[in-house]
Amino acid sequence: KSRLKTITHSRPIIYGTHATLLKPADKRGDPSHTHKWTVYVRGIHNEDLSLYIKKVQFKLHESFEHPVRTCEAPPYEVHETGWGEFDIPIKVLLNEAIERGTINLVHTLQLYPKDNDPASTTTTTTTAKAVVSEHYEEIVFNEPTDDAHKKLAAH
Ligand code: SLL
Repeated sequence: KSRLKTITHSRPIIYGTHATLLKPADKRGDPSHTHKWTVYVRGIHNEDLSLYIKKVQFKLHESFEHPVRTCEAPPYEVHETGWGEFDIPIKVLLNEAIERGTINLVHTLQLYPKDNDPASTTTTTTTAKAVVSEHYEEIVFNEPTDDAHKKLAAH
């Protein structure tokens, strides 16, 4: 297939985690669990990413049942409860109708607020309610096929 050599599309995404303390009423499960949390990949304005993302795979810590969680459609997110922080590898598989490929990301689940480290690329927002830790990333489509270019341009 011929490719449009001078054309690049980039699409911003946000990935990260959101955590809140478990309320006593929610502690039906494991009593060692202290937080409920969500790990996610989403558009910056919550736009639908399924045009160019086929699925997203989150690899949780081995202490979780079925640690590999796959989202085949939006929302690309996993909800869990637990007690500890750990690195979550996130595999974003692109939709081959646009571009073949996989983007590998890693996000550290953050449950506890920490001092802002200016060297860190992670943005952390703490309120009394939630600890949010997010990264910004751009998916870049270089030299798209004519068809992929049309789809991206229309989006
Ligand atoms: C730590 N290295 O020691 C980390 C591991 C693992 C957290 C944290 C398990 C929940 C469950 C859970 O929260 N694991 O048992 O379902 O801090």
